[in-house]
Amino acid sequence: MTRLTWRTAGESHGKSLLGILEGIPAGFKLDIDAVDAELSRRQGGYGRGGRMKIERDHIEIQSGLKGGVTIGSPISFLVPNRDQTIEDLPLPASPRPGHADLAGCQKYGHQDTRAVLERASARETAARVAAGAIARQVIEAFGVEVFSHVVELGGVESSSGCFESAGAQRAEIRSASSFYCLDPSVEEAMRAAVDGAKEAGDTLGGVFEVRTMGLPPGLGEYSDPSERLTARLGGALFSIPAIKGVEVGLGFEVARRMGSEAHDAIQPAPAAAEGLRDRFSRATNRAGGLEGGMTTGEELVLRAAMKPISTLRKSLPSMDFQTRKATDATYQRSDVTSVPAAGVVGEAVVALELTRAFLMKYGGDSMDAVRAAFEAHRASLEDV
Ligand code: EPS
Repeated sequence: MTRLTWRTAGESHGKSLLGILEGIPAGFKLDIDAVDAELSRRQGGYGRGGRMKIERDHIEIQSGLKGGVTIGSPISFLVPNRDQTIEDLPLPASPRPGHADLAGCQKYGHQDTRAVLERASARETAARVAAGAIARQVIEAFGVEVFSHVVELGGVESSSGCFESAGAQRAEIRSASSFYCLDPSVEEAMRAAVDGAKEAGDTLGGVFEVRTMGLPPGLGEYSDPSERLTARLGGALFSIPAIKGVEVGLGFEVARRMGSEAHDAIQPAPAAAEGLRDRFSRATNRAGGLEGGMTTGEELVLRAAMKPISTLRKSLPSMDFQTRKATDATYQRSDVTSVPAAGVVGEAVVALELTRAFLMKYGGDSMDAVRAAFEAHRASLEDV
């Protein structure tokens, strides 16, 4: 058994993005169409720019499957780029504030921001969405659902509780929304915000939420700080370009509450959950499904805040590398916002971490071995 690991490579305008995923158990029939569906969802959302009209992201598996079934060896794949102009694109004269351009040049000793931005570009997230869409199929086989939705865009907020009121219709409501939002009443205001920013040559940020249902209690670890699931999930969300804040459950709000209003009372599991064999449940879920760096068995509720894209048509002040004089940051092409896409990436990175934690707890070389370990743990919950 190998610990689940993943790696991506590739430049934004190079030949392809690549990924390697190691540690997926053998004997699992992979749904490639489901991976492509996630890739195409990541390309969508109102506010995307010209590049997304060019690309048709899809996965080309290179290894790790036989007859469509995992064999236990590393799964490697390509996501080909249609725009492969890396050698022909002009060198940006000045770095963009907010992008990796300047710090990347200072780190590697370049005066060519393209040498930095090609890899720093959020295009890389297509490979992670593919990796996440593979990994999540393992936990989905055990009834786990990872779901994201946009809760705020350009200062326009969805109504609180829209996830709960969407209920089982959540996937349909989200796919009917240009913003992957569960509150149709804010759709027009979000559209107006994006149109206004586009008109002004500006960009917008926002907030997405990732919820995970059906997790067993006890994934993650408290004894090894680096394995605390809270830390790993936070790190995963912060690894998405432009993410500046992450909240779990009540998030920053919990710091303003009294202890008596901050935690979740422990109570007997409701009759409906008896099939889970867990004898405990929580009266509320202020903790967002994590306590002590482990899952509680309640819904996992994470939110991430994305800053506005740093490539603006109305360029920000910068400096020319050659003349060292003040000038505007070089503008080529960009999105007005990619918060809806970032939610899809958020799902992928959360799914990767959860599958990793799941396989650390129930890991085995084959899906049969994982299932046996999972069932044994579920049975053991009767005795806790
Ligand atoms: C990005 C710039 C744009 C975005 C890109 C991220 O690409 P281009 O420079 O080709 O116009 O479209 O995002 C993607 C390509 C993608 O697949 O999400 C940047 O500078 O980070």
